[in-house]
Amino acid sequence: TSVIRREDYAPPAYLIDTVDLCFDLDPAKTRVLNRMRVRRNPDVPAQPLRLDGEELNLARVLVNGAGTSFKLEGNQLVLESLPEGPEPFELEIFTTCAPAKNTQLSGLYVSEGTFFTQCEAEGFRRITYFLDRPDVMASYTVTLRADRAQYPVLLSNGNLVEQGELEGGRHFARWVDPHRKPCYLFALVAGKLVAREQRIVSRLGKEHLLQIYVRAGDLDKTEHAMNSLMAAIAWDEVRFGLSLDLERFMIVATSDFNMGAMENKGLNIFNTKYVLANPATATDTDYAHIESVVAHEYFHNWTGNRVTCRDWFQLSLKEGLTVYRDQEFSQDMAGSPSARAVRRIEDVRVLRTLQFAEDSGPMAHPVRPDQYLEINNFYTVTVYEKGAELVRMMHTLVGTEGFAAGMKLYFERHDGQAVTVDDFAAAIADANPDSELARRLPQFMRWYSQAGTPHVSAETHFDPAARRWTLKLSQSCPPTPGQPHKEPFVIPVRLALFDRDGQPLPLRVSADAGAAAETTGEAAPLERLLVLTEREQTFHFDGLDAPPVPSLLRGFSAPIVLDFDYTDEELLILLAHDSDPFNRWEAAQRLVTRRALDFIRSDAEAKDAKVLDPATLEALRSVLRHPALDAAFKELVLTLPAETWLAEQLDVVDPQRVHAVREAMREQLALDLHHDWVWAWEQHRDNGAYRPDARSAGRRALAGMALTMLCVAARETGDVVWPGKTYQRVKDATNMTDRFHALSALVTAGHALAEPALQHFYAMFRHEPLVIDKWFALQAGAPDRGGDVLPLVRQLMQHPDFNLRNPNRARSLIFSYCNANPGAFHRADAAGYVFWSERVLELDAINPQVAARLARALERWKKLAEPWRSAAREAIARVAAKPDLSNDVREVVTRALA
Ligand code: HT7
Ligand code: ZN
Repeated sequence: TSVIRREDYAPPAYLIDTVDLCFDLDPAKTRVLNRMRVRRNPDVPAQPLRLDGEELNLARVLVNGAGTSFKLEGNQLVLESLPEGPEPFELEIFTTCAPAKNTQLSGLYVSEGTFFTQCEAEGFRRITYFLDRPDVMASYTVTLRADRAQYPVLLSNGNLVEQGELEGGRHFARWVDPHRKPCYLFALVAGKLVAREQRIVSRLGKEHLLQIYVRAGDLDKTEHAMNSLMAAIAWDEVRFGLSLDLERFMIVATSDFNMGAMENKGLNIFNTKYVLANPATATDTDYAHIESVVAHEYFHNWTGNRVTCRDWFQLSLKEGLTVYRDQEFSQDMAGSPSARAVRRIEDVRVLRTLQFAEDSGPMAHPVRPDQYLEINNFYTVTVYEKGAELVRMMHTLVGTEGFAAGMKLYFERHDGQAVTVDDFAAAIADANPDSELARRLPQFMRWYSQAGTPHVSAETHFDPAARRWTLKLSQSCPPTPGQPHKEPFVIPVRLALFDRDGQPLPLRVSADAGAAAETTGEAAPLERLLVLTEREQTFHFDGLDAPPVPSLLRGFSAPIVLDFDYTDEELLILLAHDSDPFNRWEAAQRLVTRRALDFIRSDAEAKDAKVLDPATLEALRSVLRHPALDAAFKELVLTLPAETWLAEQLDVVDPQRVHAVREAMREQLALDLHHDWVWAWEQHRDNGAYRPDARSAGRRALAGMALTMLCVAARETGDVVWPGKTYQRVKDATNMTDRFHALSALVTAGHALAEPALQHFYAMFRHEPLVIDKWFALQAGAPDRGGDVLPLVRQLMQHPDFNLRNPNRARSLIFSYCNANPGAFHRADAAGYVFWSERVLELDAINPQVAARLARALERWKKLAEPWRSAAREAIARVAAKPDLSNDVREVVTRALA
């Protein structure tokens, strides 16, 4: 197969109006009868019909009930002698497939004895021959037949219209979906499942049945998912006036799933990880993820399903917009302004550690990519998270009401259509003709077409005589594969100014500044939105007595790197006083990152080093002890920047040095703030009965951090009391969050009690697969001591509970080691890389999508210092040399080596 290019898009030559699918479900050999009403697309010149199919056995093709000639060309079924003229014809295709052998988890497969489907992006062609592209939308009727005892529940999209008994202990169910849809939204489920049910009445007064299907023992873990679903439904009605358009909305959980969840029309299929939770088995983080993923899939019903993508290059049309919507929802659910800010910081942290790295590596691609070999490789943080930031910037440029008006226009124009990101942006701009977005739309669209993270550098000048402060902003964007030069972006920069006491200053823009002229008489605002559109632009602010401290890019108003040479003193002022919690957190990150990078670049010994200076430590201490700040915010401020983030700031990376310096900082925080950690633990340890709300989750997070710090300190001081208390907590905690924090504290500190604690934990939860995933992940992600993690990971691969075929389990052990534990993975003897290449190849034979994700673990190899660089290149070359690689893995390793 070869490269697919966006510029080659052509509308389909045929349209499919209706699809009538009939399944005889059998794990070894499922028979699929597909009857379609097809017609020629009048707008496209006559040509043969080419249907996609993969790993299917073709038994029969009939046109209008009669046999017809056909060819099989590669993975396509080609029909040349079809009826001419515009009238529809009946096309009947009979195939079989083998769900039990489907280890790729794309198409129809069996998980723990239950049938599931996954059709996005191109899985429907593994079920039947079809025009497998999102701009072909049809009405579906689906009949499922299966053994009643083994598969009592038979589900598909839409409404159940008929069900009954068949001979030989079999039964059937017929489902009709009232909405036209692309085939990637098709789904079926058949197996032994039970459901939590909830009836609701929408704001429009319509009744709906909500169901969450799980295996029998898991029903007690569905309450939070149901609450999240109800909250999401209510939120979309209030915020965007969007209601549920189905009588029945179903969620089904499976433990074998390549991603998080899938928004099939009316029948969402979820990874169990994003459905199942009770206080004993799930952490606060799990609860938060469930809330956001349930909402995300539900929101797709409008942004993705009612209005879908014209082609897969437009993926961010639905994903960027839906991530933006789920982020907004999660912020609203968090409640208080500071809890909202915590969510924002968490989202930005993901963007900056993962997406910025992607954007400067070999897989860098625009939010709307121009080409791909395998579309599954483009379900990326760029398409999702950066895509969400682009929608957020549109919101910023048109305001909240303007954005709601734009969304309304988008649905008025495009409901029921398959469209492009240009259509979306045009709707937002057209609803706000006087906005900066409308004025600059073609330039704004560069965000979708140019890859790479823009850098904005800021320079300031103060003129005491004129009492004028000048801010010069300049933008640039580094080259990315295939894009050596970039044109300037539209960059919204939120700004406030503070005096040296941390008091906010009014922002008086002078008339010649290119910004909107000041209306006299009104009080000058304390925050402004500057819009940078040129390569270089200057803004003036008047009426200032001294050089102010600028708070730039507040709330992270654009997905850029801001280069500004803050003095330490300025950062300390912002950390203590900025009214924008995001920039307050950012000030701490800048201070700590600066110290870490200075130390990494020096040749000082890292062991027992004092990397952080007294002023920074003091500032962190005052945040920790602050009487008014939220615990969750404190935990974020005191979390050290990730090793991958530090590595991204360096031109050449010695991963062991980065790791050692970060460990030294942690030790320093643990020892120098020891009394404060004791205080933090005592103040936050008890939270009463478990509730997953943001406030109590924040308290648990800070208590957990304190425990880790106390165990790390104990390692240095020989103290036995805190590790002992922590071990006790592993045993007697009343919820998983507290228990796991305690276990993780012992493992992170490398304390001798970690081993018995891990055993105790395993014994308690050996029948809970999602908890056992945590158990594997914790061990694979533990700090390396003398190279002990890799042998442990190899040993754990032999554990009876390990199974490479299960993506959650593979992620928990293999990905946690290769992707999330740089200190242990980047071994000087290259053994980590050898392990990686073995696993990529092994996984590729089972599940190419998952293998390709693992393959990306080494894509930043060119930044590594020797000997890692050469060793990594060799390991990648070894993978690339293997004949018969999947397209998925081949695309990743070829790009990495280019
Ligand atoms: N839209 C869903 C994408 C998805 C997926 C893509 C490729 C292979 C497997 C997959 N499972 C789900 C997820 C979402 O963004 O909502
Ligand atoms: Zn999505």
